[in-house]
Amino acid sequence: VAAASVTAAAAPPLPQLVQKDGRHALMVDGAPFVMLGAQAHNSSNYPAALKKVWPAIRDMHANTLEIPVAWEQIEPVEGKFDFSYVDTLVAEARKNKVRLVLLWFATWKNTNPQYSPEWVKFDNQRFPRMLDKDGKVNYCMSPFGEETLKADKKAFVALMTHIKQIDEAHRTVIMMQVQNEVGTYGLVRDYGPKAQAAFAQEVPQAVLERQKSPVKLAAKGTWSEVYGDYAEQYFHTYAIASYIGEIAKAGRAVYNLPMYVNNALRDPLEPMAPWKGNFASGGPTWDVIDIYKVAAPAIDLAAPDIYMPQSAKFTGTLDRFQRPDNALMVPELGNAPTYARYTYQVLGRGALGFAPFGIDYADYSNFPLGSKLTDKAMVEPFGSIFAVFRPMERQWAKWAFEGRTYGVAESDERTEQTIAMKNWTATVSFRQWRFGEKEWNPEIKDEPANTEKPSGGVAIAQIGDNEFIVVGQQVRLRLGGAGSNDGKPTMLARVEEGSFDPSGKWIMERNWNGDQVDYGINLPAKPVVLKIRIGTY
Ligand code: N0T
Repeated sequence: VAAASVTAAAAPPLPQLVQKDGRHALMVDGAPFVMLGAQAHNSSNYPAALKKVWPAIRDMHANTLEIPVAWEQIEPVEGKFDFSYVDTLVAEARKNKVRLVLLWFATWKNTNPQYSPEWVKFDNQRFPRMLDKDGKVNYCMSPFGEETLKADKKAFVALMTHIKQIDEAHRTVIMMQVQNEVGTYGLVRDYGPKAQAAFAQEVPQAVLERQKSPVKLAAKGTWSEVYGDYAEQYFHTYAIASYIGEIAKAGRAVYNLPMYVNNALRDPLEPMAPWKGNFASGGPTWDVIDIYKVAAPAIDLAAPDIYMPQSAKFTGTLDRFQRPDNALMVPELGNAPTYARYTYQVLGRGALGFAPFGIDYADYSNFPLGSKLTDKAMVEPFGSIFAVFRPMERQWAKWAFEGRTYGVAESDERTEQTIAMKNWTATVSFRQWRFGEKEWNPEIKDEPANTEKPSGGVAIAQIGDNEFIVVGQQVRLRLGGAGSNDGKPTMLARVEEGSFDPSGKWIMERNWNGDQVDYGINLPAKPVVLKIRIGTY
């Protein structure tokens, strides 16, 4: 008994999400953690395939791997579970010193049941698919399939039970994604008999209270009576969210890891309108996050998978998903080089995590969604940034939770951006030469090397009243007084280039002065970390 309790006491605390003043942190081993993540390809979830995952994770300098666990692989025969892949994965993750976020691919993976076991996906009687208005069978599983829910839940609980058994003392697995990019393409909702009966019921009170809708025709009533043209999407969302919520709840009852859902986006900028086939109905799109909060309280957050490279859409998406009641995490984004600059923006905004998709060396390229490349060169634009964040990852996560961090990425228009901080502003501009202004010399026709495409970004942590940690590339940064420093003349005290050692101690390499600061603080293409002090006189 004594030995057992010693072991139990030594187990690190469970990972969990905490919240303060509208900000969020993912606590791992009892302290804020920022997931510098990478997601493997969809079919890399086999022991032999992992050999091509780990080298990419190392080159990426990631601290976390996101990787699927498929229902079809853990329960190929009903009731007979096989966790050999999970065991190998967890053991190898520990050897590689990375954490895991496991992606439960089951009833819905990109909306379809492709990752369900064969005994599920071909048995429409027991595991019904949705029906369209004409009674035609749709590809997508019905969220009203009671047997489907029961079977998926049973498998997920078995998985959580197993993870608890092998990992409770380690906490290598820090989070679970439940299903993947759910909803339904091409059909707004299920018209099967159970769905029809439910659609004629009144909207649950909790939805009425929480969901902000462009249309509210009545204070209460059936879905159509209250939500008019939005009723079918909201109804389907509620059905899917309830299904996922129940699975998550059952899993957490066994082993209480943080859990989230991910979303294939609806356009964040186009004017709000009822569903017309332009995104997966029923998924956790930004407009229905409230329905997920109500129907799936066991899900901590809804997260955007960002495959929109346009800076306005990227930023619009972050704005939509980062809320006091919804922590920002970007569990997927394209792995093409254009996305690398967003690392600064997302981490600067205090996200729990950031993970480009398709980071392994399987012979498969995600182009045109992502990178053409499949090797080290694909990883490098992200890996070089993670490399400078890694030594200060725990400090960064703490600063972010304290609300001290900011971040921007170069926009497609290349325009200057201003960051408002406490009593200081940072002005960030792009495509600047490092000494002086191009207007000085009419013979200058070209632009600085490697700025043909937007690639700049900077993340800033204000660690003291007049002190900043700056991480970035391809930007010119200027600090100016604001608030109580407004109008005062200012001067840089120190612009130290360096890095944090593993104990959190700042190691200075040199102090930028003279030409290196006279025309702003010009960060080169290769990411650097600066510790800046500034004063007024
Ligand atoms: C993602 C990934 C994987 C604006 C695509 C994105 C992953 C899933 N789906 O490689 O399948 O499992 O979550 C869908 C993007 C649709 C195109 C959006 C264009």
